[in-house]
Amino acid sequence: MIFTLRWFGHEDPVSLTALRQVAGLDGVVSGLPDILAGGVWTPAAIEARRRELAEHGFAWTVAESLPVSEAIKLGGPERDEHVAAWCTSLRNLAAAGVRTVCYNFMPVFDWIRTDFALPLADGSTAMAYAHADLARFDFSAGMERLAAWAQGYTGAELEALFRRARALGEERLFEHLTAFLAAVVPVAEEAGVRLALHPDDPPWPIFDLPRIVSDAAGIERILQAVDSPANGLTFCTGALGAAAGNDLPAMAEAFAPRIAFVHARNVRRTGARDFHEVAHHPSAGDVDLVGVLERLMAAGVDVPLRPDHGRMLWGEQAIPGYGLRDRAIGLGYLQGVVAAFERSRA
Ligand code: DNO
Repeated sequence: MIFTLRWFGHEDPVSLTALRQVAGLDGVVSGLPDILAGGVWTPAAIEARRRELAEHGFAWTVAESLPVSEAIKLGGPERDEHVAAWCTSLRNLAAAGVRTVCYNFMPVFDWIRTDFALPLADGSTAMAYAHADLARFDFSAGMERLAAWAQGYTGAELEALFRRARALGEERLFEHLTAFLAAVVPVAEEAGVRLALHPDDPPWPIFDLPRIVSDAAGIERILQAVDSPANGLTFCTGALGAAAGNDLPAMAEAFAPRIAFVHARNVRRTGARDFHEVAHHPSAGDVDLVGVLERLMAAGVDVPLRPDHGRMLWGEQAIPGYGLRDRAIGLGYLQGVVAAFERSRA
């Protein structure tokens, strides 16, 4: 496994100097959040980020996220232009040595939570999701851009997007995804890049918007539709693990050859569609991270892995889910599991 941590760039209160103190880090996951979906990641912008990481001794291991525009997801007049821009970005990333590219195909939103700082019993805070609380969202004034989300929208823009996405439905969203993959996977193959589709987070429909990357059947269908190693998956244990029906170790084994990137995150399920995030340690939640890692390593999966969201510990202030403390503890735990497994097979 290639151990990584995510860094958001200049908006990230966690500095690269701080990341430097984490032992056994093989590289950094980063993106260019200032370039909105549909725009090209130019060689100059990529080089600036690459150099910044290199100055701190880090390789830029994964691009996360190369955003896919709503015109591509929902079908809009700029679709072809945006697909071409995405392909150009892929080639530019490959030329700079970034060979894993994470993206998602969730209409309108990336991941969502209903509480960004739920106090836990241990005195830390964590992000939480309660399905009934979605009803409290009021989008009439729009949605601000968060660092972890690709884009913000005005109220009117959101209303139009909601209308289009709801009318689209799952089947046509799937068609848009396969059309996108048919265009970008050959470019990825040629450039030597693996694409890593992030599952829906949470893995069920929100606000009546279609979602198609939520379970084994949906993922299987997408991987089969364009059957190439370059058409890969981000195996996000937190996103998929929020649904009790997802058997994560079985999915890790089934999709192993196509898993290009791993997000290791733990959640505590508190209802059929309710959960909050917890420490990576298995005692804290419902995700069998050891089982997942065991299956991945038994299958010879050797890809970038990062601890995903953690709690905010000891009063830390950071991008929601992306405090350094719990992620660093989580990384150490994951490194230990992997090292023990490797030792047992040596
Ligand atoms: C959340 C992340 C996601 C992920 C995108 C990939 O913290 O896991 O925002 O980067 O879904 O496109």
